[in-house]
Amino acid sequence: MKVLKIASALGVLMLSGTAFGQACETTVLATDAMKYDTKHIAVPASCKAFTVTLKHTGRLAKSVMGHNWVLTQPDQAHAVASDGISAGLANNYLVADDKRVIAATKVIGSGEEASVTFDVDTLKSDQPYTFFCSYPGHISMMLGELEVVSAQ
Ligand SMILES: [Cu+2]
Repeated sequence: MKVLKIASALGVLMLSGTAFGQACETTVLATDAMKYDTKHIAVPASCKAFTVTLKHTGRLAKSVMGHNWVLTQPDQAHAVASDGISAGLANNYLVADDKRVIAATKVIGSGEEASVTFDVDTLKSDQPYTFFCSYPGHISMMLGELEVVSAQ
């Protein structure tokens, strides 16, 4: 009886260890200095879906220092951002149903947060993707890489 209890306790430990090893989400902070707190996001290939939560840690409103988090192919990021300018804040500075956008949060301001979840198996693991803010002018400073990585 005692042996059985120990065995099942070990089993629970091993299961939770596996779960803890795969963080299928991350939080990105964005500031009044027009910056994200990271330039690189690693997505475990074992995740089915991955969630990015963007938090605006600054004091400025979204009308003057709004931020979002947009994911595209590297060579499409700047075009998506510049095409999005005319879409305006009401459309989160993105053209409606832009097929080049893999994932995007809405534009947020001071103290707000927004999340987006996307499928991992539709992403390729042999190339980086680009994430950026599509608020006008922000892509010059708010730009980073997202990669799907296999567990070691
Ligand atoms: Cu921004």
